[in-house]
Amino acid sequence: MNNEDTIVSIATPMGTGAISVIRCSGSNVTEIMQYFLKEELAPRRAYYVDFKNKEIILDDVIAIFYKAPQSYTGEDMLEIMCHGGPVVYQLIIDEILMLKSCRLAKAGEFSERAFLNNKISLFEAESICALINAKTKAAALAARESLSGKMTNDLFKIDQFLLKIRIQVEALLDFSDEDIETEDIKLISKKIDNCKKEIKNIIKKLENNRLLFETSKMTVIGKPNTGKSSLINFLTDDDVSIVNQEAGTTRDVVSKLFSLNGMPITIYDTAGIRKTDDLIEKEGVDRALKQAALSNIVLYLYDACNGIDQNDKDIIENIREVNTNILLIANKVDLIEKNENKRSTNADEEKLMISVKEKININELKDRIQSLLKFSVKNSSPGIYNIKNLQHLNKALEEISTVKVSLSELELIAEKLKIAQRNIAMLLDNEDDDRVLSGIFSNFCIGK
Ligand SMILES: Nc1nc2c(ncn2[C@@H]2O[C@H](COP(=O)(O)OP(=O)(O)OP(=O)(O)O)[C@@H](O)[C@H]2O)c(=O)[nH]1
Ligand SMILES: [Mg+2]
Repeated sequence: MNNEDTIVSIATPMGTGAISVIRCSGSNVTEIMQYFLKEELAPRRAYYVDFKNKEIILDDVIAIFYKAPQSYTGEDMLEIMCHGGPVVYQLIIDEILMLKSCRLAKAGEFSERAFLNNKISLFEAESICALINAKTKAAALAARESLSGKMTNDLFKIDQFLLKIRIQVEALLDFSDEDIETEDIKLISKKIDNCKKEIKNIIKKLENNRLLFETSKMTVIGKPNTGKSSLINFLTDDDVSIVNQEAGTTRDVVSKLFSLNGMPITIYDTAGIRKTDDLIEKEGVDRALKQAALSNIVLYLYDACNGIDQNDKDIIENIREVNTNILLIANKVDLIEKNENKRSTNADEEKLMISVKEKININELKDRIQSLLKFSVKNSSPGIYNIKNLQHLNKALEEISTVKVSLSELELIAEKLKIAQRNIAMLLDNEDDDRVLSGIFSNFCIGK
């Protein structure tokens, strides 16, 4: 049990609402209840009571007491639901703070205590963090799934499974070669294969889900009139940018956050690039290149009818100097003859032929964006999607993938299984200081 000071904070968003929830946790919660509510609250029951200080009623509230260890933090906890005005909840918090036996909670401190009191695992804490920070529905559902403990269970099973195989292999080491049945060897080989499959599945899931938690930046660049704004409006399903047949419509960088297959992406529309004396347009072009430098991926759009000319090549060269993750896209394929279309696709496998107008190859475009983003996301994913977790899993996979089950290699197999198991165990390790200190809890909001 963690005997730190008692903490208090608002648990609902600050501002006006129907109700606000104030949370207290720690050993002085009973004292707070007795002083302000003047009632003995039985645990886990909702009470409609007055919150009073020296006979002055500050608000009528619903209060719930959770007795340690059966609470979120594992300590005595009190939740007060008061009227949802900023003055009301601030008044109540100030009164509680006057007792001197209590202080304001830091961001994530309730969850940190829950973790320190073994109410939640590090993995669960990381999932809560991911859930709170989810920006799309798909991200929230993925975080919810890992919070449900499924991922922890799967990992735990793999850990146990590896341990069992290791014990079997080590037991065989005590026998002479003649006493070991080929069946035993076959069985071990089969079990290792199964394990490999399980680890691969988890890696795939984590890799795909990682993108749900990274807000990637994507900039669309190209010569004027190639359909950049049309593409952005289509992808975001919104009229973000003005579309016009006149070249030079977009002059500033316009941005919008949207979800592509559940991945949050901020897309930036930019001014069409051409040689110009117009100062505003020149400024727009400079901004476009700066935006490209800050992005995870650049979509370079050109007109399929005209193909890539020297001018495009020069611009692409300029972009490549600041960002190499470029997807070349020929738009308006609806305007070229079908046979011609086929010819140009074969000519260059790298580029993608689309039509925003006729919705040609849009799914292909989304898939290409998704796979390019996989290589570019940095390590800012919350918690479980942390690159370190993936590295441990990949190391485990690498070890067991290089196992060649044979009688003469038993010692080596045992060693490889040990390393693989150790790496899986690291993900389940609640004492991983690096992960605890990496600021999981400070990413939480106040009151969580
Ligand atoms: N036929 C055809 N026309 C398209 C397609 N995509 C866009 N257009 C048209 O091309 C013109 C230019 O589109 P915009 O989206 O404004 O092009 P832009 O690249 O943003 O242009 P600037 O902002 O001027 O650089 C508009 O008239 C669009 O309707 C397409 O796939 N096929
Ligand atoms: Mg435009």
